[in-house]
Amino acid sequence: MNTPVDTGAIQAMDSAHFLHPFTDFQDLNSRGARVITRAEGIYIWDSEGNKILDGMSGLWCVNVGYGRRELADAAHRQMLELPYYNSFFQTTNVQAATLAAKLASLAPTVGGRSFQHVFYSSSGSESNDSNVRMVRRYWDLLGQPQRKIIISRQNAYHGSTMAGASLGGMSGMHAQGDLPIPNICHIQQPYHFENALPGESEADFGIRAAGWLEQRILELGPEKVAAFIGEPVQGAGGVIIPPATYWPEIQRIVDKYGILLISDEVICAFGRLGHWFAYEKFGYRPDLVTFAKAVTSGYIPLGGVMVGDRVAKVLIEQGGEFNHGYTYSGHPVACAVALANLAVMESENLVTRVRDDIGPYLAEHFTRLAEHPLVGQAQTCGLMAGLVLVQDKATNTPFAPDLGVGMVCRRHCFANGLVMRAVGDRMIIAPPLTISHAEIDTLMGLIVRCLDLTLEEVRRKGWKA
Ligand code: PXG
Repeated sequence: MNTPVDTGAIQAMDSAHFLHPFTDFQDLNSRGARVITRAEGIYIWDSEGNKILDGMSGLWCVNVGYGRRELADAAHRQMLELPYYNSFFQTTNVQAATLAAKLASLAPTVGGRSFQHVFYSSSGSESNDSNVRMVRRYWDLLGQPQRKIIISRQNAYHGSTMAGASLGGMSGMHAQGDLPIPNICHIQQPYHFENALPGESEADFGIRAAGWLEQRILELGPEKVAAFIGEPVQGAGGVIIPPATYWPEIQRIVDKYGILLISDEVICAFGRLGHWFAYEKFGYRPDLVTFAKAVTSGYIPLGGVMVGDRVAKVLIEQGGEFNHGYTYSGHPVACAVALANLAVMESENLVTRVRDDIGPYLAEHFTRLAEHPLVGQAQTCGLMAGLVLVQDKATNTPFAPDLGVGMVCRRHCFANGLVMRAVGDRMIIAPPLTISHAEIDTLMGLIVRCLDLTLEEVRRKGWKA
C-alpha cells in the first residue's frame, strides 16, 4: 500500500534542497517533481495514486521487475551478517568472491578468450574510469606507453564522471567542463536511418561505418591507439541498433592493429538482448566488458568490469600493485543482492525468455508501429525498442529539432500512465524482462494512444499535414 505522502511538502523540500541529475533546476522547481512512492512488477505509483507502466525498467536496470522479496531478503540478511568490509588490505568477503566466480561462469568464451576476473565498482561510470586505468596500465606494462588514445563514438553514453563523460559522445556533456579529457576521440555512430547514403543497404552501411574506425586509427597512427569502446546497442543515444555487419568488421579492425576492445554492456548485459552478455549476440570478442545496472536489477548500486584473459594476465603477472580501487569495490550487500538477482533470472529463465519468447513477441507488435502516420521506423533488439517520429513519412523527413516533438509525445505518455523516453524524436522503451504477453499488449495500446494524441497535437499546431 501507498504510505500517505504530502506531495506538496515533499516537492517543496525537493525544490529547496535536491539538485537532480541532468536537470534544468529552475524549470523543475517551477513545476515540482513527480513523487514516486512504490512499485510492483512493471508498474510504479506516484504520490497522487497514479499507476504508471514503467516502459524503461527504471533507467534500464530493473530487469527482474519491482517488488522482489528475494532481493530484499538477501540485502537484509547480509546487512545483519556483514554490512561492510573493504577488500583493499588482503581481505575479501564471501559474497564478492562468490559473485566474481558466478560472473566468470556466465560470461561466454568466444574465440578462445574467456573472462575469469572481475574488477568491482559501484556504477557504470566508475567502471569505465577503471577501464581507462586498466587499458593504460596494460600498455605501459607491455612497454608501449605511447598507446594512450581510446576511440569511442559520437552519441555514445559511457557515464558522467570525467572519464565516462569524455568517453561518451554527447556534445551537450562535452560542452560543460572542458571535455573530453586528452587522448579520447570519437568517430560517427552506426545509425543507418540518419547516416546511410541514399539506397545504401544496412549491410553495406555497417561495413562502411566500421571503416570509420580504421580510418581514424590510420590518421592517429596505430601505435598510439590503445582501445576502442562501444555499446553493443547504444541505449541513452536512442536505441541505435547497428547493422549485423558492423561488430564483426570492428573486430577485424581491432585485431588487425592489436587494439583492445571494450564492450560497454551497462544496459545490454544480463538478459536485455536475450544473452547474459551482448557480445555473444553480435559475435565479437571484447577484452573488457563494463557492467552495472541490471547486475542487481538496480535494487542497489553495483558495477564492474569483466577483465578478459589478455588484460588480466598482464596485470596479474607483470603488474605488481595496481593503484586503483574504490571503498565499495566488492561491497558484500551489493554482491549478495546481485547473487539473489542472478538466481531469480536463472530460475525463471529470463534470459532465454527474452531471446525465444517475449523478445520476438515485442518485435512482432512494436515493428508494426512503423505503419503509424507519425512513425518513420520502428525496431527492436531483445527487450530494447526505438521508433522515430517523422514529419513526412514518405521521405522520412525529420521534424525541426527545436519543435521538440519527442517531448510532446513523452508528455502524452506520462499523462496517460506510460514511461516512454524521448531522445530527440526517437521514442524508446526497455521494459522489465518479466513483462507478460498481456502486459505487452497493454503497453502497445498505450503507445498507440500516445502516438495518436501526438499526431493530433502536431497537426493542430500545423507542424505536419
Ligand atoms: N555506460 C552505459 C552504456 C550506460 O548506459 C553508464 C555507462 C553509466 O552508468 P552509471 O551507473 O554511472 O549511470 C550508462 C548509464 C539515459 C541514461 O538517459 C542512461 C544511463 C544513465 C543515465 C541516463 O538513458 N546509462
